[in-house]
Amino acid sequence: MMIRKGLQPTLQEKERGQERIILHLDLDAFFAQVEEVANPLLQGKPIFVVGHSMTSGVVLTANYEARKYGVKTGMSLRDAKNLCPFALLVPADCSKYSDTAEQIFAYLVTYTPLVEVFSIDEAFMDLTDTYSFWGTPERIAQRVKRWVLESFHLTLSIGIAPNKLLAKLASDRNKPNGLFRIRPSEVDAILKDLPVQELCGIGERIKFHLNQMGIFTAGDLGQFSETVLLERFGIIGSVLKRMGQGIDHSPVLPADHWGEAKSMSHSYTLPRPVQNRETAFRYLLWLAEKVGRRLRRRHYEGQTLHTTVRFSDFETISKQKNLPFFVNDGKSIFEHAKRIFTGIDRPRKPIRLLSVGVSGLRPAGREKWLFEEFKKRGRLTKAFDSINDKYGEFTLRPAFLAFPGDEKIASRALQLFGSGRH
Ligand code: TTP
Ligand code: MG
Repeated sequence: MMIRKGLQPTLQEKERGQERIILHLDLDAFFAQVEEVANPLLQGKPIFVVGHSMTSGVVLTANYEARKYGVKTGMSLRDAKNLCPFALLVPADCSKYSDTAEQIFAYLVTYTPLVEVFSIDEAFMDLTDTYSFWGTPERIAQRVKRWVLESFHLTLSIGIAPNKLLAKLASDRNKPNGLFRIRPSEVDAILKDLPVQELCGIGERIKFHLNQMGIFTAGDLGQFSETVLLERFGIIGSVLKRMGQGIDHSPVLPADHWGEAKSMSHSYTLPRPVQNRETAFRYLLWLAEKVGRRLRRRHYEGQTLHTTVRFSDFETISKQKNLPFFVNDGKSIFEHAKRIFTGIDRPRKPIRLLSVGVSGLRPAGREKWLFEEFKKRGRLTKAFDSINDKYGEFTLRPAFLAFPGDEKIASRALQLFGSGRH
């Protein structure tokens, strides 16, 4: 399809899969743009979207007005304020952002069923088999941009390329409101001097090790000895080398292809009806931990929480709640299950059965949330898992599961745990 006239594609070009037409879409300064649209008083002014404390923590994103002063995503609020003292601060409102993104992503299936939501404001589309219906991939990109602007007053940047790795690179080229296409014949020139960390998937740690080996650009990486990379990085050595060459065979995976699992849940019939709500919370946490662990083991995270309570008279109430983010750690699952539970509880009635479940699943680990709380939780959960994997499930558990006999310790732990301060 894109073979240059009279030239056979090289092996590398073949491997790059130049037949595919992949789009990567990324909303510009997403949280900040949504806030600007919601509040016209913010328009044209530098703004930072921040966590709820409003006085500390990091800038989740800054609009392009504020970026002119050197403010970057992830910068501490203190540093950002030093650079741009007159910026306006807006607290993040995740459900507003995910609602908007959801509607935008839903529209994309107009052009192909192969749409993969990659993060809160990014998606891939595989247009290989469908673009000719609209003319060219650029035409589709322009239509999407126009629709998003007319429907939400938001701009986005789109990259078009033969694979996901390169499409992501391309969408970053002309931000904001950009459209950039990388053709197979241009790949080598683009990668030659590209700082290696600009390839999606190469984070600070890998960059550090690569730099130590004298690899600074994607071009360096693509030409580096695979044997040495394999020695240094294990099996990902080959993946790294291919990334340096712009090769990526990964398919665009729509949500229905993410696996059979649609939900995971655990329920428990209590040995005898329980009146004490703190004891009930302990069971709820135990169930939440079990669900979280199952999700993590299968590398899922989910966005919808379900809780069911059956009382001693067999009245059974279930409720679900959609979250603005994905979870797979016991603490978050517990917090939301507890909230749902409190909403449906009949405090006078003893409880017979409890159930906690998570649905709306997707493969884990795609979000890059900076909320410190999430980061800490992620680390803690990982540490729990590695010890549990080694020594058996629930060797390590939150304090109030560990002391089931001691109501005082249990209720103190529950207070701390429930308030997110442990
Ligand atoms: P990004 O697409 O990385 O950033 P952005 O949309 O703000 O800016 P750009 O124009 O460069 O695309 O992330 C999307 C949103 O996700 C962003 O608005 C805020 C949030 N976010 C975090 O909460 N933590 C993070 O570490 C990052 C990178 C983003
Ligand atoms: Mg973005």
